[in-house]
Amino acid sequence: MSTQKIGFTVLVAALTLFAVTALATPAAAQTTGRVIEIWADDEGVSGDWWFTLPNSTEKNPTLTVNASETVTFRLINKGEAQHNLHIMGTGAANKATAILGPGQEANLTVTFPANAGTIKYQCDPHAGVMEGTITVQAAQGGNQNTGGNQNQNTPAFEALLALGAVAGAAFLLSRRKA
Ligand SMILES: [Cu+2]
Repeated sequence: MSTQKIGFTVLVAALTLFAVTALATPAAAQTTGRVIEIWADDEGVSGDWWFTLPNSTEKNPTLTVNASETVTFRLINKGEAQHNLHIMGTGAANKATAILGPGQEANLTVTFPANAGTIKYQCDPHAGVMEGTITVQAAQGGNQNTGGNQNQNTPAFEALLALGAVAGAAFLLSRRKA
């Protein structure tokens, strides 16, 4: 009787601990978001201005994100003029960094809408010249390969695996004591 109670208590405690750990850890990691570094650059204060990805020559590149994805843009001002990054979506997807001087950098975390579409980005001081497009693609695109290596295990599935392992161990432990 008391041995069963001890076994049951161990089981409940272990299940609770692992459920909290398994569910909390992936959720926290998901909110961190992907980091996209983007450079603001120019030919000087009165010259041409543009955005570029690190070590790329393509000016004002089209960026791709997933629907509902949270992305942190890391803007670095590599030029001589003042620049910022303004994501021109609506609601929570309309955000801008401060205007940065040469050599300065800033992070801008944006959660994109659940629907696929396009959103413009620009540098506010150089709007109309220094701007590009963000393609928001459907997160699960049927047979389409969206690129990148992604862990296909959902947090719920990983939690289930952990719970199963703990339940089995606790059961064996309680039987051994009895
Ligand atoms: Cu600019």
